[in-house]
Amino acid sequence: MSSDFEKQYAVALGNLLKNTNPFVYDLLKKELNSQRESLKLIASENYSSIAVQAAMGTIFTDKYAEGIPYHRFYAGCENVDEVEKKCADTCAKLFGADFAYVQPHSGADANLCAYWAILNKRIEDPFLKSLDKKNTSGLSADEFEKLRELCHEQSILALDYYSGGHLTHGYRLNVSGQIFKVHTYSVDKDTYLLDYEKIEKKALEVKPLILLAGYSAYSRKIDFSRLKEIAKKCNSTLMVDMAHFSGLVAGGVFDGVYNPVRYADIVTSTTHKTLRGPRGGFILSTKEYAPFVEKGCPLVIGGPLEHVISAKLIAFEEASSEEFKAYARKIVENSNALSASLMERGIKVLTGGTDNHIVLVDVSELGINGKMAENALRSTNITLNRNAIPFDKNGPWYTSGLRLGTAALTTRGMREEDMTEIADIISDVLFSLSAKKTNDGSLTKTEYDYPLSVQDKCRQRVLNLLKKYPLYPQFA
Ligand code: DSN
Repeated sequence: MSSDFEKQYAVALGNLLKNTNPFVYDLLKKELNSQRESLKLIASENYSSIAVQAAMGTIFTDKYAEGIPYHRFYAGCENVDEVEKKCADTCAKLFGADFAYVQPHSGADANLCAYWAILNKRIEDPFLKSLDKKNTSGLSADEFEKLRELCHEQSILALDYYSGGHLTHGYRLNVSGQIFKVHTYSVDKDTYLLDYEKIEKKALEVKPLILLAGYSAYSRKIDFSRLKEIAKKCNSTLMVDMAHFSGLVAGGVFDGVYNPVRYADIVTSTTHKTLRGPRGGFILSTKEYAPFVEKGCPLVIGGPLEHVISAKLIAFEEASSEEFKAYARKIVENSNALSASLMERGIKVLTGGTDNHIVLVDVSELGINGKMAENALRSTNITLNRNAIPFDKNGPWYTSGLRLGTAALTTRGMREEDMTEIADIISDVLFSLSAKKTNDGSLTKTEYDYPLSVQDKCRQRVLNLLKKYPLYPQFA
């Protein structure tokens, strides 16, 4: 539902940009049209409200506010103090957490802040106390070097990248893989499900400082009570990255043992995936970890983005509503319908279904790779991303899989019957593709045949479906 205010805002914003910077305006317009005319199945994206977007374009962007509310390194922070305090309180209440820290600019930032908070609490703090020092400034050069070495000896145990773990969970290309000694657990090679017995065995073996759970590409619920049990046995800090499913936690879909906030010492998240807010991150923690978490600035991040924090506040309030609970339920009903319909059409869905917004598809048995499937679908106005699947033989670039997510299309208003139609279109596209052969008869990794008749017909079906669900009608 769009209000008159939203329409007026959209018109004014469009005119302002058109007149001041037509280059930006044109690209924005192209992006709007592109999103309007395609089915967005990117599992990590959504459509934020106009109020959330508007809040990101205010004079709060001009403020520097290093520090925390009411304890800043700059004068003139009275108003942003109020905004940030209310944002953190609303976030903590929404998730039932002891403490919320809303300054991280992204999920990657949030994870880095969380890692250092854990290192500070578990390694630095006892080290300082043993030397009767208040902070690191009081350490001699040798003492500080010793502390650095101690921190670098620490280990994490996290879901491996191919099993659906995230780059920031210790992957070598990310700083997390350089800070820690990294150990990983995988999904079971037959079921592709987490195997808690194996996680426990590995945890007892490596005794990680941090037992990390959470994912970028895993479609099942996680039993966090079981992971807490394991963490306790190993004296590990249980950290959960709920970036993908925080909307399902806020909306009450992931409750009881599936709600990480009830069990983890530290929970990190983004704000823009299933939670449907502005791009950003946040951290929840227990009281014990709070004094370390709130030192994220200047430890990891610079000045907090108060304009984004004001947008986060709006999003947290939106997510506190009954309407959002219904939205969260619908996301999962839609992903269930999507995966069931894909399987009915003979498409291989990993784990045979989903508990969250993600559906993982293996296209390798169709004689194509994920990159070909992603490209063909994009040329049919379906936007999603290729994804490595567990034990993927095609590597992380070409991949054997696709990751589909229903959060954005659910925001657009789509329902189960639409998911059936989408699954049908996707199946028609995938079954029509064939990898081209090279001169020596082997299959190429990049070239494929996609009959034009199928492409035209499928694209038309996508456009027909989208016509029923206008996107951002406030904008011309
Ligand atoms: N791009 C986001 C995801 O897909 O999980 C974060 O890396």
